[in-house]
Amino acid sequence: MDEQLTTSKTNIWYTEYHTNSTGITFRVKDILHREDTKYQELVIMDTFDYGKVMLLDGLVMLTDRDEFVYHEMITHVPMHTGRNIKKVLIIGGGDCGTLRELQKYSSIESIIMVEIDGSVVEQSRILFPNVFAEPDKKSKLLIDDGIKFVAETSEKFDLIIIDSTDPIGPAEGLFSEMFYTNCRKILNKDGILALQAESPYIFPKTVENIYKRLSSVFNHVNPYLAYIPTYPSGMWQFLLCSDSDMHEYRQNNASAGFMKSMKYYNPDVHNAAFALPNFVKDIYGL
Ligand code: AG3
Repeated sequence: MDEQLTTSKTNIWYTEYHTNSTGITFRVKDILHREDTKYQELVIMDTFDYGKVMLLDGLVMLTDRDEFVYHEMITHVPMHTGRNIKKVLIIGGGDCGTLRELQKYSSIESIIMVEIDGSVVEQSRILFPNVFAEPDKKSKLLIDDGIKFVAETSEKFDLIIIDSTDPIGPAEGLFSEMFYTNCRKILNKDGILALQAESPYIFPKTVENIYKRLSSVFNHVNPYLAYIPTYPSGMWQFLLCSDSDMHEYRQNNASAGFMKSMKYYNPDVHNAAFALPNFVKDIYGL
């Protein structure tokens, strides 16, 4: 945490409410950006303990300090399942943290990212230089509606990552059975859909619904967890969906060169992430 005991006498605090009566509170140094984009309210603030924090419609999307957990876990888990992943699609992910992680793999031949809100990309480029990655020559960034893209594209992918906000507001359609069905249609054989699926602790009903919808579309839906201090409850669900089973860690030669530089992900964490507490298993009927 920030050891600096500020001399500022002004106490500005921001709270994201997770329920009517709990939430997370940050002491704010400064508001760096506020904008009503075409789709949502975007706020980027500087905080004492977590550095810069991005809020979309008041919800914490990422902080400088703990974004690595989310971006490493949504990317490197599917990349270590023994599949030959050459073509990747990212839906959402406007801060480009997922793109940053994927671009580390020389084995990936092409990445398409479809983010609906150009303002999120623009401001991340300016205010989150450590998260943001400029698309490299094999990557293409489209400012467009991911739902429409998935329904209309004639391309096929080995991995689709849904890096979305909560299922309220502009991301709602990214949690529908129709969208998941369309994702499955554009996956190659043995392709993987990986997504963030909210908190089993705070939103058990939401998580259950997402799991059920995906289970009616894919033969295998494997839940895994990561610990993200600034998201509701800190316990965060991810899902790995495919028509053939995959969850154990499989070595990927393409990551050997950067494996040691990761801050959260490693082979033990990969396998451990699939171990679910009983109350989480109960949500899924496992
Ligand atoms: N996407 C998941 C954020 C969900 C947080 N929910 C909340 N704070 N209520 C993060 C995008 C990072 N690329």
